[in-house]
Amino acid sequence: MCVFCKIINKELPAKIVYEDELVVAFHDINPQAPIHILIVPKEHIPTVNDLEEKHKELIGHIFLVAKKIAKDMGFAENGYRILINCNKDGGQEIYHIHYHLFAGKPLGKMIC
Ligand code: D5M
Repeated sequence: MCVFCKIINKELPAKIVYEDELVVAFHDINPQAPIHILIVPKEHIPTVNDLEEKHKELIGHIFLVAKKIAKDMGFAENGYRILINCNKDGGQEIYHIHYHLFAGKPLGKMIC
């Protein structure tokens, strides 16, 4: 079982900030910004390449969850960044799709 499935199943601890029937969101163990949350679907979808038509609603839901977390944690107005890595060249390390939510300082422009 992957690390994020273990967190979803409560077999591994995590600092959970939000949970519902479709997703769980928790603090990244290795934060790259003052606030770094991961939003993870409970369904084990390895990468963006594995998304299908049936996931459309889930994907939209994740963005609404990101918006809610931003509002509830008080950084919606200042702003934030949502990022997804896909596969090796995209820098993906955990092969269970997850949305990074960064905030807490001016993040600057993306550098590729
Ligand atoms: O990002 C994978 C991210 O997952 C990376 O920022 C570290 C984080 N991570 C790994 N293990 C854990 C646990 N156990 N708790 C919280 N965060 C974790 P990627 O996009 O795959 O490079």
